[in-house]
Amino acid sequence: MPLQIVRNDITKMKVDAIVNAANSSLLGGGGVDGCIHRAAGPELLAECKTLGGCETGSAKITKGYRLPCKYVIHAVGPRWRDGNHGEREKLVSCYRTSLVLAKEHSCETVAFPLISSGIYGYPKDQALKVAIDTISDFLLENDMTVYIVIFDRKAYQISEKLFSDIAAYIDDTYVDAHTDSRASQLRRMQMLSEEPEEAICGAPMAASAKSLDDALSQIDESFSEMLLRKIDEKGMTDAQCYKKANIDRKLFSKIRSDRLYKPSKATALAFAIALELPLDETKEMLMKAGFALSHSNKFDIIIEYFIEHGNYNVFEINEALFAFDQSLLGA
Ligand code: AR6
Repeated sequence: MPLQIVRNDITKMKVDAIVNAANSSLLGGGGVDGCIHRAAGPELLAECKTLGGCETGSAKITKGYRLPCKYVIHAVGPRWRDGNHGEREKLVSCYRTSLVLAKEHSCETVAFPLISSGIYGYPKDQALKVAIDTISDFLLENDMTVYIVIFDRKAYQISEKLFSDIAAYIDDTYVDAHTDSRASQLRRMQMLSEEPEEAICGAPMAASAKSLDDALSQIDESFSEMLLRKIDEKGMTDAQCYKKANIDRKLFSKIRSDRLYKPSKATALAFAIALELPLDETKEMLMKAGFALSHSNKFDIIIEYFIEHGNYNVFEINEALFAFDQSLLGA
């Protein structure tokens, strides 16, 4: 999954580079800056002193010293005033400059905090959107795994309206799936009492059953075949599809070259979402990978909610999954 949102302390991330939300002096401060300097040790400040500061919207790189990462990229985010003072452009530029620096230093994995969203006051939901948009743009052209590290839960909250809509949808769907009407209870009891013994023990195989070879020769289109067919039908390129699904290129080539490849459920769903399949085709694609969407499971209901509402944005779906403590879509 090229872009992942995780909850952690960034100083614990085992990646090639972590990004620091610094100020233009680059000489340390509070928030994540303070945490990073404390964990890296005094050598980090010594190197920072040699850099001559950094402009807002830009970034500079140092070694990671006692941190588990090779590099620290010090990015200077904008202070939030009212949103009309170029704050967004400067924040976008922070992420871009940091990603370019990481690439120049051959980093394959990079972790960002939500720059500017603490002491600098950038509204957290907007800061998250800028981070997701800018990083996913960069990942369309570059192979890298990028983590957005969320420290406090509040930073990653979908709007109250969306949260309550999804919560209501989960409630309704759970209720439908778990309420047995009186009529269906009776029907089931009747069926059980009438069921012939062999139906319960398993019917003996019919003498005329097809040979195993015959049966296997009629094997259906596989998951991989359906995926490639749908990509063609949608007029997408492979890269457009796996990037939109937030799936990395290596995993996609594995699926492409092995017609019987069995993806995980999250991967299969990420492709269905990237292809913007309606619910019935999503279910068909999942079935080919050996899975189903069930109403006994919050993860599945949330996915269903988004498909029913025609919202196929993997990142927004992941925000909602995160809000409901579910695992995220992707590899
Ligand atoms: N790991 C991940 N995220 C963290 C951590 C951590 N250990 N600690 C805080 N955050 P902030 P800014 C989150 O204030 O708004 C400093 O004094 C935090 O919850 O660290 O860019 C600098 O020197 C918030 O969401 O940075 C500057 O003067 C996000 O990191 C100024 O603060 C950024 O919050 C920069 O302010």
